[in-house]
Order: sequence, then C-alpha cells, then structure tokens
Amino acid sequence: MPKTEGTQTGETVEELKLAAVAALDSADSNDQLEAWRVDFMGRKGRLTGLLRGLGSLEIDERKVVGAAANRLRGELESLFEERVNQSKSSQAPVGSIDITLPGRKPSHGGLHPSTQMIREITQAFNEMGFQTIEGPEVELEKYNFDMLNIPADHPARDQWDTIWVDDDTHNDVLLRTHTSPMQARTMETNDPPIRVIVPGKCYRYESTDATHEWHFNQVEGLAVDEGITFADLKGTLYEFARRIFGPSMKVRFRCDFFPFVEPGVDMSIEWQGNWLEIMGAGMVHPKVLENAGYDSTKYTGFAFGMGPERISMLRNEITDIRHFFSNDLRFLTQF
Ligand code: YSA
Repeated sequence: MPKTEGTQTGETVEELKLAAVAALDSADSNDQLEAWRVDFMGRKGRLTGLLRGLGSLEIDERKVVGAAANRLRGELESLFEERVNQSKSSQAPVGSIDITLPGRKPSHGGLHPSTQMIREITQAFNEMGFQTIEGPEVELEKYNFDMLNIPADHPARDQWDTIWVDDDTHNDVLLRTHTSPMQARTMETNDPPIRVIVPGKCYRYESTDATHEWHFNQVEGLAVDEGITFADLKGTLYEFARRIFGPSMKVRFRCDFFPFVEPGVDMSIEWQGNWLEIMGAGMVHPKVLENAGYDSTKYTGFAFGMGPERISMLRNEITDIRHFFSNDLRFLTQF
C-alpha cells in the first residue's frame, strides 16, 4: 500500500489502516464496536476524511491514493463484519447454563408424609388380598350414619362432630366424618366375598390440638364372606402391625363400642413401654349387613379404621399432628 501524505486528516492510508486494525482488535463489546464504526467508517470518520482530502492531491497521486483508500474501505468493512458476527455468536443465549458456576444440589419433590404412610398401610393389606378403593369426601348422611346403624337423634352421632354442607339445615349432605360410609357403599353395590381397603380424607367439627386435626386421613378395611370369625380379624390386624411396626410387635385388643360392629374392639400396640391405641375394629353388625341387603345368617365380616397420621407420629416420634398440614418444608423434607 502506498505511503501517502497530504490528505485532509494528515494521515496516510497505511497509518489509518494500522490504527483501524489495532482499534478493532481491542474493541471487546458491542458499544466499542459501534464506536469504532463511527470513528473510522462514519460520515465524519477518519476514512471519510481521508477520502475527502483526495481532491487536494495531484491527479496522479490522487489516483493511487484513492484506489488504496477504497481498497482499505473494503478491507475494514469486511473486518468489521467479521468482528460483529464473532461477538453475536459468543453471547450466551437467554436461559443457557453458565458452566463456570459452582455446582448446586438440585431440589426435588417427594410424596407427602401422610401419602407415604397411607401407601405403606394399603400395601400391607394389598399383600394380604385386600383391594384398594376410594370414595367421596362429600357424603350423604345415609351412608355416613344411617346405614351404619347410627339412626338420627341417636347419641352415638355425637361421637362424630359433623361439618354439614348446609350449616343451617344440617340436612343430608356432609363432609364425611370417617371412611366407614365406604363399608355401606361397597356392600350396596357388590356381593361377597369382599376384601377392601379404603384410604381417604375425613373432616370433623372439632378444635385442634397436638393429636387432633379438623381434617385428617383414615384407612378403613372391610372383609365379608361366609365363615369369617373374630380370629380372622385378630390374625389380619396382628399381621398388619408386624409389617408396619416390626416382627416383635405386641398387640392388645380391648372391648370398645362402635354402633356398626358387634363385638367392637380397639387395638393397641406396645410402644416404648406403653400401650397405644391405633385403631377401632370389630365384627360387622348384622344390621349393617342387612341394611346393604346381605343375609346376615349366611355372611359375617370384620371391619377396622385407623388414622395414618397418628401411626406415622408413633413411628417417627412426631409430637404434633398439626405439622402434617402446615406445609412447613422443614418438616416435610425430613421424610
Ligand atoms: C371402627 C370400627 C370399624 O369396624 C370400622 C372403623 C372404625 C373406626 C371409626 N369409623 C372411627 O372413625 N373411629 S375413631 O373416631 O376412633 O377414629 C379412628 C381413627 O381416626 C383414630 O384412631 C385416629 O387415629 C383417627 N382420628 C380420629 N379423629 C381424629 C383422628 N386423627 C386426627 N385428628 C382427629 N381429629
């Protein structure tokens, strides 16, 4: 390239080239590239100034310098374009991963502690031949009470403080207070033999404390067939306790009253030196069998109901049932 003097800016083409290439090399942001473009290639830029100054040169020199300056313009335009493309491709796309950041433990979800306990309980019964079914949480009075041998105005109803859907009339529709209505529903639509296990949410109009919630889960069980005896009830529930609490678990049955069983019992386990009640159970009352259209001289059955949160509390040494429903991750992530 000819060394040419006498242009308007006083710069030779060669000097301009050296300055432009060096400045372009050191431009490392979009703003600096734009500033370079304005400085060298813009309307008032250094290359334009050099071209404008050609008029003051002798005709022969003007031809030579003009050709060199035009070549330089082409070279600088393509160098600039190359740098712009480089800059575009080196910018990380939005949402990309910065692989230079230090590693962090990914957070992951899990099953709620109540769900885990319910699954463990139902699986124990599934393995003993019980089928898992579910039923409605908004229930009719007929199934929650009447068909379970708890007639209207019977004092036994007070045992299950009820949340009515229509609080003024207390009429017909309620939030189920236990999972036992599924006994009546199952028998109404199925013939024996029956072996079902029914997990689900229940609701009671009661104040909360460390062992009581106004909503909680229960797991109900029902077996009906010819020739079922109290020995079947004891054997099944003993096997259940062994599976959930360990092979050396001791259980105790004591008389209890539930209108839908005769005889009725509660089952306790020996836990850290104390007997703790874990469920109600009994032989299905003949009236309940008959309410569902079964011949109570032919069929017998047993039923039981337990609270999975209370069982999880025992096993995991949880002192307050309200932790299960308070959505505190410090509690939930321990399971
Ligand atoms: C009894 C005999 C059968 O043949 C069948 C089922 C039953 C159980 C009966 N339906 C019932 O609801 N009995 S219960 O009122 O004693 O509740 C059973 C279990 O539910 C309790 O042992 C407890 O674990 C849980 N539970 C009851 N009220 C609760 C509660 N859990 C938390 N908060 C409450 N407010």
